[in-house]
Amino acid sequence: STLSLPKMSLTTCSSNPRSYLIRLVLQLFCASLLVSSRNLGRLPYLQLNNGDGPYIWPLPWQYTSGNQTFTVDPKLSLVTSGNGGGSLIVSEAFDRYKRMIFEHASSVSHSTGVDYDLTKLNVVVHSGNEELQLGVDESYTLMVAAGDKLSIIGQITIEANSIFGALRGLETLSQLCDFDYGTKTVKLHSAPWYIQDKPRFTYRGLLLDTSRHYLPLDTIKQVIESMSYAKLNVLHWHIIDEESFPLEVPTYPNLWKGAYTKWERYTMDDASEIVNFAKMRGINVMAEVDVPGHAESWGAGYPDLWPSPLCREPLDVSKNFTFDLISGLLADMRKIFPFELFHLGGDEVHTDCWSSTPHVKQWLQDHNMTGKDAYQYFVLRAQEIAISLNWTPVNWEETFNAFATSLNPRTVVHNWLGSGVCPKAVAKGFRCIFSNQGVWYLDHLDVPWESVYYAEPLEGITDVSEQKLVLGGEVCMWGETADASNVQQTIWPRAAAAAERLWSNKESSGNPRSSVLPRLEYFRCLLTRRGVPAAPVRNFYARRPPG
Ligand code: CP6
Repeated sequence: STLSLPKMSLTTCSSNPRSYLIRLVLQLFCASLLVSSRNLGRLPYLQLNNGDGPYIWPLPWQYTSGNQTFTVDPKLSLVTSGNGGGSLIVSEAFDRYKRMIFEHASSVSHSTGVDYDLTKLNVVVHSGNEELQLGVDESYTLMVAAGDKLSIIGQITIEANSIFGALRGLETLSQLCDFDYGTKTVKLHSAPWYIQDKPRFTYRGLLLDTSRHYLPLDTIKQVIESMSYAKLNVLHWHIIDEESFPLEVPTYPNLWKGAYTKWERYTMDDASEIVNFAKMRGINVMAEVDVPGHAESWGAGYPDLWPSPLCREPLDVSKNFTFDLISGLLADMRKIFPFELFHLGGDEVHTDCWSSTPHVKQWLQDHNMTGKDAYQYFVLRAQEIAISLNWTPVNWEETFNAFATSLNPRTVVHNWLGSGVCPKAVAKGFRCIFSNQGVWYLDHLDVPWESVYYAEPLEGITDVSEQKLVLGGEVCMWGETADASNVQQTIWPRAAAAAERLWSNKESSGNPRSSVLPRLEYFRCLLTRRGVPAAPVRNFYARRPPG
């Protein structure tokens, strides 16, 4: 099914909409007053969105450009080759990008005698393997040159080892294309281009929370679609939490009695649809079942999971039923979540009410366990269930902080409390995902984009082999403050700042085209043009952060 995003009309994305002439006069006036161009970006009138592009976000690994301008044929044709050339993932992506690039051009400029410079896109994909897993090759080369129009080579070429690399190349190509208001054609400026690109980190995630507020399928799809624009590649789906259980599980059909209403739930087919929609965009879906804390809603359908009506979480550690249910739930989910990582939560587990519930207290005594022992016992049993289903477990950092040496060594440690755990985790040989709540929690509305941008997943890790254990990072869109009405505005543009940190080399500055603020403003404008309601980049109230 196709996704219809509300398209905005042509927009300049200026925070102060003025007529072009007034802006020009102001720009000339300001420019004459200011010697240092470094100050220009601070003036609200000087939006560098139009005319200075193309800007690419996130910045490619290596690229060169020139000063030619080409006109792109709205009937741009796709010529594929290589073992992966025939993939539907590539051809459907081409169709999507073609619609985006030529949205305003196609109807006006057909057969008007325009001599198009670029009429063909060659996509060479070496491997036909369509499996999407962690570490899949996302590199690509993109060339735009004035080729011989009759020949197959020349013109625009994307070459990639995998179909997912080709998708990243298509995104970059789309960002090189600019709609020209005057001629109503699509221009490709600053050619010839030669871009060699690959991600800095293999895991570039965004957490969506569908428990605090239910998110309709279309909203989740729109988020996934917009993630692909920033080259993010993992949707961490925090499906369930204490507030609601919106997943319909065949083996335990009462679980979704914990949904807010009977309409606010995902069937297994719905979840499959999300996974497939994401895969078509080169995005993995990592599901989370957060245990044993954050699980009160489970008891709406199965009250036996609550230690008592007064103690509704953590889940009852003393009953086999608890683990049977987790086994059934995970086995059902395994059928629809092919990604090798599965998140088992493990955060914020307050064991006090275990010790004050008589039958659990008795069980603890019988097993000679403290609350903390029982927390470990629960987490390890849940890990075993996930591992037996051929998943690699991911846990929030508390499990590592509490009993690192007992964890399965393949566990991925997910940071959120401050920035200290990844250095410790990788020193012990664990893999780690960076999500420092001080900088990468998007529900913290007062965190300005600069703080997101200058956060560093490898901070405090100097050993190169330890650095390799940092899989990447993830921005978290917790759902307490956001539902379908504002989730995109809260995610964007700050998630894009993290996306560039995770995709691009730190050293890739030096070229004027790499200057961050105008490029981020440009990307935000691109988001709005594509129908994504992204918030303005600059928050004029925010404290000025470092960097
Ligand atoms: N829900 C779950 C949450 C949070 C966490 N886990 C959270 C904690 C603190 C802040 C934001 C979110 N809402 N399940 C922590 C990983 Cl500031």
